[in-house]
Amino acid sequence: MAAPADATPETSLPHIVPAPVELTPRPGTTFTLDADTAVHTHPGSPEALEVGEYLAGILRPSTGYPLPVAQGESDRGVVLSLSGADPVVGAEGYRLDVTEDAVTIRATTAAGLFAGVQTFRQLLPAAIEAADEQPGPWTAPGVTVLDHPRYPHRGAMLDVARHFFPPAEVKRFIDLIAGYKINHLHLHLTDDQGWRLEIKSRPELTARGSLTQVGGGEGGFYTQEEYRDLVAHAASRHITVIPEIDLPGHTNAALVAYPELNADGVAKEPYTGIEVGFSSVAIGSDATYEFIDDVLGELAALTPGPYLHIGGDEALKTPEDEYVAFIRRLLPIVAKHGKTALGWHEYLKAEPAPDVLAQWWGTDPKAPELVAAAERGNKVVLSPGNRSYLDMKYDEHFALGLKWAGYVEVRDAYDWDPGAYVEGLPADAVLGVEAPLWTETVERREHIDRLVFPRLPAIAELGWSPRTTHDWESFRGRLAAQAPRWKVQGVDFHPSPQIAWDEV
Ligand code: IFG
Repeated sequence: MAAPADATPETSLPHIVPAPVELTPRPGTTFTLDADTAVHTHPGSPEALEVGEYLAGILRPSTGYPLPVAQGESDRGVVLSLSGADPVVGAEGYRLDVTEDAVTIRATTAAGLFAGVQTFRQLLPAAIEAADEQPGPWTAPGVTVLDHPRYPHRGAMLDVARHFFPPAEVKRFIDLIAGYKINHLHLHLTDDQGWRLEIKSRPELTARGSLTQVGGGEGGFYTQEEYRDLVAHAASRHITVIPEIDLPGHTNAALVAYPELNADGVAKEPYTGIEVGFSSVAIGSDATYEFIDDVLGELAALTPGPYLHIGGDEALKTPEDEYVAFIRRLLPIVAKHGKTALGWHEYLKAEPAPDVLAQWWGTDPKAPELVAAAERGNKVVLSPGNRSYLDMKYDEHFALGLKWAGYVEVRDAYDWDPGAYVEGLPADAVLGVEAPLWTETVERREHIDRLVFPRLPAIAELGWSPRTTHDWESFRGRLAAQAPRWKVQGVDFHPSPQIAWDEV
């Protein structure tokens, strides 16, 4: 794509989010997808073939082209190869070359090919995202891209407890975050208002604990088959699911289901409000840990990923010594089931072993307990409430969301450095970032879209792109170019006044 004579450098570059490590235009070069284009995937690799089929699944509906996918080498068409990539790309990076004759993505893993496909998508016209046939031409500007992520943990969280979202909605969420190279989906499965996952040894959790949600609606839950299917769908997008069973607080739904989990042995009433911190399982009762063992045992068997998130937040009714004792009895159960614990940062009070992870949701860059944990060897995932919480209002006029962490506009979500945000936290203690969407005020797809877009791409860029590419003016220009794609995809994004949406 030859840069127009009067264009300043950045306007002639393709608008990719997250920003790649290196992108070099090939002026005067254009690749055109046509009815004869085929997709060639690395011979002998079923995983590469799956990425090829995924890509064809995006391109076929909008172009109307057959786009056959077959294993084999080629110097024409779309080529997904697991050889020839510069080792610098690592486990998730890729090299992308677009020439007149071929679009070639080289990686060392299928995850890297998948990441390269997300970049290739953004080189094609927005109409490529359509579910029905559109007029072409289907051109991509000639480029060479060398790319790999800054952090291995790039997450988004969906709270399906406050408001329940059926599997199809979660799959759509997965598909959208995959477009921005997010590679972890944290599912907040349990809270005061609902228990959302079938546990066969504890049937009352869903029989009694899933019947409602915030506002009194009918709630719902995932059968184990549905959960396995969600995990498989995420895996096909190279996303690892991190399921959360929040303990000891945020447990009213479990307390409704099993009287013995209550300190007084009396089952609680269902709760449909949005207060927090009022519930706790009985800390000292053996029945509690037998319950946890049953739940985490089944959850671990359903979860191929390495992590179980055990929550730990806002146990406001639990004295600190009891809370620490609880965490210290809980963590061995996670390990017994072969998983690594992840928890909200409060559980660091128990000074857990260095292999467990903490998810920090503070708002003050002064977090001595986090720094102390890092010094003990714990790695952290950063989710600062005033930067990454997607349920925060954009501004005082925004109808949806909460505001306990303050207003979070796009620039607030973008303009911070995970590697230097928490004072005194060593950069190498940061495993990555995660953007939580809590759903107290989120009832349906449009609500998800308006809170998640356009701020999730900001967090995704912080997780993927090198610090050297960090630039608000560049980002806001590239973000504006996402809007035509969201419109085609039916994403009801919030048109933040901070972005020049019409200057695309
Ligand atoms: N804090 C609670 C969430 C949710 C959130 C809403 C954490 C770890 C406020 N805990 O964030 O359950 O209510 O913004």
